[in-house]
Amino acid sequence: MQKPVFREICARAYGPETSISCYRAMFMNKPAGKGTDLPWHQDRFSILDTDPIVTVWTALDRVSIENGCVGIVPGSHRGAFDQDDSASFAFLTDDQATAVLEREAHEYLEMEAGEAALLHNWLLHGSGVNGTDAPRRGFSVCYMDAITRSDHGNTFSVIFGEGALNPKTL
Ligand SMILES: O=C(O)CCC(=O)C(=O)O
Repeated sequence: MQKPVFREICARAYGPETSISCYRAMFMNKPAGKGTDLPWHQDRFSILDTDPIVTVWTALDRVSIENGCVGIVPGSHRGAFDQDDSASFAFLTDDQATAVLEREAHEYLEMEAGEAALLHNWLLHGSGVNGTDAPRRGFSVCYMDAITRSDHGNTFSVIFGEGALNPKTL
């Protein structure tokens, strides 16, 4: 999570002097022959006072259409879809998804293990089930400006900048 390349990405997106925290770091496992359909959505979280814009999704296994890799609608980050305020994610309704997919092309992020994709949080994405006999694992980290607060008023663990987590002392 603290690799220099990720610091550079955050500096480019949020400004070089901005401290960066992490809203969430998720291990996404679709076990062999299993997993669930993740419907098209934007990563906008109604509990935060500002939308984060940087997510890095790293493949821990080779990921392909067959094992349920992430699909995206290129360019869809340019607009926010209406969001149900009670929902913590911006999932598209079936009607919205059908309309978008008729209008816009979508692509699949097939990657080798160790490759990472840089995603704008508003980019529409989703994933399917794993139809293969090997796991499909990924690690997804959402980086944001460290001044971002939740609706309880709290901030999040700092990853880059003053007071950043130090793995040696954790
Ligand atoms: O790993 C997946 O299938 C989806 C990941 C995702 O939605 C995310 O990282 O925001």
